[in-house]
Amino acid sequence: MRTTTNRRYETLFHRHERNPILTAADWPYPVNSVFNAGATLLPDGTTLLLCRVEDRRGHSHLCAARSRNGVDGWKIDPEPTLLPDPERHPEELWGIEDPRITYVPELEKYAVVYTAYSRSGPAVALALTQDFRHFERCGVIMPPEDKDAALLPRRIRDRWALIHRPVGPMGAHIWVSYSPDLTHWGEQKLVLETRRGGWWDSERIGLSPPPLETPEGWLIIYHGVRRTVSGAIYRLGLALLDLEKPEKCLLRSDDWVFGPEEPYERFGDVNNVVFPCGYVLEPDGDTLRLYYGAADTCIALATGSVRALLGWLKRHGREPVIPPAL
Ligand code: BMA
Repeated sequence: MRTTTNRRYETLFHRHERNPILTAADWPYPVNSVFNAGATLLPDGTTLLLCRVEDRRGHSHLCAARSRNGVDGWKIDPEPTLLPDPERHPEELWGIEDPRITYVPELEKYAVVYTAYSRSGPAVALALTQDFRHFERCGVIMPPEDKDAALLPRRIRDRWALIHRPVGPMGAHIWVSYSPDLTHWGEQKLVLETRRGGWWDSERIGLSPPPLETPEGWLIIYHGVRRTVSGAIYRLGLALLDLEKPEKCLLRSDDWVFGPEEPYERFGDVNNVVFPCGYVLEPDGDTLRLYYGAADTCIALATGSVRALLGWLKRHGREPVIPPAL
């Protein structure tokens, strides 16, 4: 079949030829779908994906998959790695979803921030781990409706910072909150708003993988949703946030940089979705391996260069016109 994609736009993310790299068919136990995986590079160079796995009730849990090269040869935990625990954590009644992993040097632990699907809607929950086998649950850190959250790896002005996406009557925008101890959260500030009307990110926006610290700012890849008569389309845009004041957006792209094009992104349980929750930065400090859920059905990989993303954002991005104000 001929492609309908116009190739004159600059390609910033290159799909891996073996996509999709992980599907339900690879799983060692019965599952409906695997998608929206958090990612990290372990000290021995292993790529770890913490995958969202949905069962045939429609509830999700998390399962770790490890690979030497981050592409194939995945060793998948034979049983769920982190199951919802609704008896002790009622907020996990309908499952746990979309983990974002941040290694926190000060704690010598990984922070896993995930969506707890509670009776009142999605909430942001936190768990800490050193080995992805034992987890310390810290419970809900942002009440419903809130999701698409990740912790920054270091304190900013002595406070931990969490990027997240609360939903209010005026829309679904990206915010930052601060905490002295990872338990008490406050000092909320608006970071990035949806655009209106025909924009690709007019319906909802949310952080995708955790922010990446660069000398020029926190590089964020965010998803934007546009509603159409045949459903929503999930695409990705770029923004750069001030290093010491992440509520200040320095640059935001007008165009999306990645969207559903291939059949495994266009068709699945939810059509037209690309949804990364994690990346791995190669030891060269530049090559980004972006892992994304495709059509809420499988996991795919695309690679990009941090230098190229920043260069493109400087050429095509601008400071948001209307300063976010409460
Ligand atoms: C979002 C999240 C994602 C999902 C996407 C598309 O709201 O819940 O988990 O991939 O919708 O269904």
